[in-house]
Amino acid sequence: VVDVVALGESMVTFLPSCPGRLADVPSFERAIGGAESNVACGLAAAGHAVRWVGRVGADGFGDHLVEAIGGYGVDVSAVGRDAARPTGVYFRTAGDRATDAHEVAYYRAGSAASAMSVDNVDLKAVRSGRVLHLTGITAALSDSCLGLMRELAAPRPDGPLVSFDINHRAGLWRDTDGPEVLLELARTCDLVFVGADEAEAAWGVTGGPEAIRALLPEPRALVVKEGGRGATVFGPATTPATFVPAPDVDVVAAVGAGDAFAAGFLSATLRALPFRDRLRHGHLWAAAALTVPGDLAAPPSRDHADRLVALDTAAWE
Ligand code: KDG
Repeated sequence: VVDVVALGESMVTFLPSCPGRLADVPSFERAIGGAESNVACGLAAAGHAVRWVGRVGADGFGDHLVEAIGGYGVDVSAVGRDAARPTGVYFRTAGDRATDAHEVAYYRAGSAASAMSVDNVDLKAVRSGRVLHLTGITAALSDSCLGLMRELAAPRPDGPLVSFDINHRAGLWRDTDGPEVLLELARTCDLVFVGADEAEAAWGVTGGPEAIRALLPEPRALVVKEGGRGATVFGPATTPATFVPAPDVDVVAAVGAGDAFAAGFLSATLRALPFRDRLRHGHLWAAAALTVPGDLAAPPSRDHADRLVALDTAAWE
């Protein structure tokens, strides 16, 4: 049985060889990116049975993604190849450590993944896990991708638990209705991750986690992330919210940290750990990703993470 299926666009990512403006960086190193496959790779590296579903071009970059993601132990047998469209790629700069301001240049319009639809994606494979992990990025890629997201986010009594990371990428939306669409999708999912900064940018919510929960009361669990401050999970209305502060880390690059957090939280969810420990696992996995330049860091081993999670509350303040 597959634990988690993640669906979304993966891209070959080019990381800069030195800091500076995109205009000045002379060379880049190839890596892999894509929020959903990042989650899949982290979970597979931690021993979960995971499948990634997406579409890539029938090109060398597509081969690389399938091989590299498969190399993490992720099942890539349902990844489609498109002979007519290329694999998406993107370049990024190292940015400023204090503010994480960086430049991103996407070359993904018209990519193989942007043509995903209910007709060319294996929906049976997508629904084959205990959890289906989706993000708002896919909804922004094209009308056909949005149609696919609406199909997958719609409640199904016999379907997997649907996990949705808002991942608001303002630059990707073709129209101005992105925030509304993200809200519509989030409302039908079981577990939702959102950054307080994203909620402010997308929906203008400034009142902290409680105000975000008031906007999104439907999901069975809502996780609100406040960067280095910590994260809060809201469960059933009858139980109080749980807040866990984030450990201090020397950040190398924030890219991929949200995905690692989601993977750690999902891993702990699959193990039926209490909410507090799901957040602690999320933070520990995110800490690993924050301290590497690329998207992906090896998650902490399960034994090690469990020992850290079991430390008393004072160690976590
Ligand atoms: O979450 C990290 C992602 O931002 C990165 O890998 C690229 O999926 C990506 C995106 O669309 O921004």
